[in-house]
Amino acid sequence: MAKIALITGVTGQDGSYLAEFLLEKGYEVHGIIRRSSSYNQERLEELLTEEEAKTILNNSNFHLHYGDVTDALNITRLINEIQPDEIYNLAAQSHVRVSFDMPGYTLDVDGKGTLNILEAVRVLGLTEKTRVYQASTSELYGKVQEVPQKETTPFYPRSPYGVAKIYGFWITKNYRESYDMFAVNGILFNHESERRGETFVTRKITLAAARIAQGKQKKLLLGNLESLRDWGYAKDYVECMWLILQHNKAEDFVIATGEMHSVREFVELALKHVGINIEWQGNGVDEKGINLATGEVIVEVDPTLFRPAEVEQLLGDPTKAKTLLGWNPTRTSFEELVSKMVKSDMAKVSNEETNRKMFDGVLV
Ligand code: NDP
Ligand code: GDR
Repeated sequence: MAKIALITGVTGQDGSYLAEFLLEKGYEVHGIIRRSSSYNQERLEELLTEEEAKTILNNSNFHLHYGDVTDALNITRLINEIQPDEIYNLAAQSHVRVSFDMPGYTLDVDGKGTLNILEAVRVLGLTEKTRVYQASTSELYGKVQEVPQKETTPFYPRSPYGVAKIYGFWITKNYRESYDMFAVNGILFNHESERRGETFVTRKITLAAARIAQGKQKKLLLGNLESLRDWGYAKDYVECMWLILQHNKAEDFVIATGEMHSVREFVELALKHVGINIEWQGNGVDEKGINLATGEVIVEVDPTLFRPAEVEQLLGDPTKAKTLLGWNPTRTSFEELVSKMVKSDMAKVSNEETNRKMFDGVLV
């Protein structure tokens, strides 16, 4: 019989890749979607060929249910009806900058939402049947205590998002230890893709590069250019979520590439891919990126985009995942990742209308 998986956050970047991955493995996949006044299933279709779209949205093994992880009754009812073998809890208010504006909401979704799932599994008597994957994050490390960061590195979160996710991490571990549940954390470092949300820095940059190259945007406004991140490819990372749940022991794993780059490097490389070379002038909050061919300012630092507390650098050590899960962290290199994202945005932008107001503005 086919295994049954339930994915929260199925409309997000990772949820859409994971749904595809599990359907290809023959799973019956259930996803929770939020009611929205506008259509929110693009990622379950976008970038797929017509043929592929048939296999996902029209796949008879794929089922969508309305729900919200903050609604414990709804989550309990759904888990009872679906009786999943595996739950992937990917639902989150996942934007670190936004979590400073909405700390309470972020806690409700990212912290209490995790508890609602674990508690539902427990009260429904599914602790032996259902394995739970919790989407933990490198943001737990925050103000770095050790480089590179591994499973034993102490946490020091630097945002309401990180603090809420720490609750998710520990309550998952606590349910594992208290009730002998297979409940595990994947501590994933940043991972990006053509489907990355447009307000995360990598996608903001690749969209801007495409629009600037096609004359549809004048300037890219950014915050901290010096942040260092360990950026992987989302499609490679969803396989780890699955591998972590298939492992013979319930354990937590760091998933990362082991390579670190700055936001500045990402900008330079993305622009290079569209044929633009820049030079930097000024520094700190006055810094500007000048198009060497035209002399125009095309990148500008905007102080309002800095965070109240920043995570300066993240570098993961995926040795445990490599050794115990046989996972290869370097499948998609940094250069390939940037190239894939720019290529995809060049195609998307060519169908866009010009002069949409938000382009030079305040995407967080
Ligand atoms: P996205 O922001 O792309 O997706 C988040 C998903 O959660 C969306 O489907 C969203 O629905 C859903 N969601 C938000 N709030 C609720 C709620 N209250 N109830 C139900 N669903 C909700 O995130 P990613 O795909 O990038 O990340 C997936 C998970 O992994 C998140 O938990 C994130 O915090 C974590 N993570 C991500 C990393 C990354 O680099 N991408 C790294 C480490 C951890 P909607 O579409 O309606 O908004
Ligand atoms: P992050 O991702 O905070 O690491 O969280 P994000 O892409 O938002 O920021 C990365 C770094 O870039 C700096 N930065 C900017 N960020 C944004 N969004 N917009 C800007 O204009 C900008 N300019 C500079 C940031 O200050 C930061 O240092 C992501 C999310 O997916 C989380 O859900 C996940 O847990 C972590 O990755 C691992």
